[in-house]
Amino acid sequence: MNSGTPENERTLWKDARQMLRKAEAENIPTAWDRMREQTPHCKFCELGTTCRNCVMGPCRIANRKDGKMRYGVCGADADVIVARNFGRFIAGGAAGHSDHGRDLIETLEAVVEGHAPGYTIRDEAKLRRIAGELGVAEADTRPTLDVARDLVDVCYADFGSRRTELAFLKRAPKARRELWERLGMTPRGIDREIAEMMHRTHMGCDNDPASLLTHAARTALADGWGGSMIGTELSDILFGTPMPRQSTVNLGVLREDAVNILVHGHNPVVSEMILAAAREPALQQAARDAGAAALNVAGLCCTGNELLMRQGIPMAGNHLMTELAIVTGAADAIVADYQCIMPSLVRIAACYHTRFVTTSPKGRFTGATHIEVHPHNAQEKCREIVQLAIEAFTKRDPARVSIPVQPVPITTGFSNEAILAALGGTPAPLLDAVKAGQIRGFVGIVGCNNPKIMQDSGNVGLAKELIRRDIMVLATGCVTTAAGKAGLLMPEAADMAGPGLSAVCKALGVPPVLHMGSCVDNSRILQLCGLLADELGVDISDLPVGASSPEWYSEKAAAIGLYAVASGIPTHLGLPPNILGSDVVTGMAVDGLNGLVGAAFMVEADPVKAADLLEAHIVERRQKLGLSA
Ligand code: BF8
Ligand code: SF4
Repeated sequence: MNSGTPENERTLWKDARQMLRKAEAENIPTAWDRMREQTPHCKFCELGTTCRNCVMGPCRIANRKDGKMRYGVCGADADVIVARNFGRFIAGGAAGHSDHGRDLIETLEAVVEGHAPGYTIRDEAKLRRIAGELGVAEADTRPTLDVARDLVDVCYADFGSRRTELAFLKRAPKARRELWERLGMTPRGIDREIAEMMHRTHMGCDNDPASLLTHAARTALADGWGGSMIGTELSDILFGTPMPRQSTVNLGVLREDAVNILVHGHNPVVSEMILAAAREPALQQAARDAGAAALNVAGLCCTGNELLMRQGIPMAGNHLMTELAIVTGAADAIVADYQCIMPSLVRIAACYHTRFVTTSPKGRFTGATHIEVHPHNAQEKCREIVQLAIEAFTKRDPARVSIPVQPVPITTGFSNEAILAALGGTPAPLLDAVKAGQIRGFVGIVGCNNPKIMQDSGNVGLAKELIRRDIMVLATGCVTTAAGKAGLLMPEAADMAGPGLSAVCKALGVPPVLHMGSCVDNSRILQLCGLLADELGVDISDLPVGASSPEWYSEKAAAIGLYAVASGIPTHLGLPPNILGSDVVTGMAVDGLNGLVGAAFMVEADPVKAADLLEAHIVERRQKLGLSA
């Protein structure tokens, strides 16, 4: 626990430390300060043994020696309460990703109907390929918009109750699908699994921890192979499939001489249109007229990753950098959609000239300027927002501006299409490197920052440790910014990798840590696992792969972890979920799931020890495949 410690123990980064000092000097509290106020946290909540699911409670389970407080008023014990809470936590995460995916369907639908000026289908080939994959008739030959209309219908149907399994589930190996079927884990409709999770956890329904966890896994799978996958694939269709490109990262991407517009949140439907507006000559002229050299759109968190992957815009920071980006005094506007946007940003923006603009009816913040963006009005509204940013620039106080450090170069854009193209259209060369032991395995490092952990120490520490051991890292979400700042997203980082991985990276000209996108883009990693498993004729639980979220904080990250495990990928977490109040649930999470789905969770705070754990799984799986350790 690092809360309350000096700023150099709060974060790995110079840009963050400088801004933490500035925040302190300007009397602006940050997440680290609030963490100190909140510590120690409520023990019952930490253990997961509080229940607020009805008003006979709230109840808390103490398991006292005198036998008192072992049950809630209804009779639920700690195991049931912990499992129910965890199930609802997963439902929250699955809902976030999947509702984001739904917004992409609605946008594609608006394009089909001609109600989305400024949006278009940028990757028609992918539209036809995905439509064909999901069973749309004559996807290769019919008019584009007809194919898109049918694809919209297929995707909407995945949210309902009529399906017995999700359309993209065919991307999972047959053995895995059969296992899910046997376990009652096959995700049917996305909304259905989420609603059923809420139903089961109502008082008096599912009171069996194993059954609750099975449904939690089903709900998470509906996210990974459903809502998130739809989000990724439709974003590629609408905005282009990412291909490798260069960009830069850290707070140094903000410019003293430019109007800085920071896009924050997750949905590229908004951020893409902000970028399009900022590229319009009339608005660029307006910026020059206001005394700025340019309009500079930079990213925060996952919508930043979306724009970075497809458009190469610079990345200002990840989760714990969002407050500090405003503290630079150079952020003219923060344009937010939804998820992971700290409510504190409104207060911090109010300390400066920064306009904090919300755009989604699902993400309203008291005190923010709300300009609602929908596909039908996005072009006009995003122009308005850029105009607001230009006006804010004229009110900037140069005396309060402090842009620390120089930006660091990065490579991004590793979609599966890009990876396969680099390999000559087939995963075979990658598997040859795996068989030869040059690449011993792959670990997806995903997720967040959490002020309980020194910012990015886990993310960077684990990535460095794994590549040193010839294990390639696939990064998404806030980890990508961490990896980028550490220089790990450049081909030159091959020198930090072990000899085998280094040789492969140098031959292909790629970094040992591949930036694969935002958090919904973990679906790309699932798809890649499916492809590799099919190529080898095995299940995902046989592959030398792992996943990790060293600094996770969110319900979404928990859903990602659970769908990874349920897909057969051993998953490391840097800190535990709030389940330790139940031996049954904890036992299932770290062990019991192995017997069911062939993978389980590991919890370890130390990145080197975490690398040991992940490596041990990779070695075991390599040996089972008859490969050298
Ligand atoms: O979805 S990595 S802090 S921004 S939850 Fe949030 Fe975590 Fe960042 Fe993106 Ni993902
Ligand atoms: Fe208490 Fe049971 Fe109600 Fe939960 S559902 S608050 S344990 S009575």
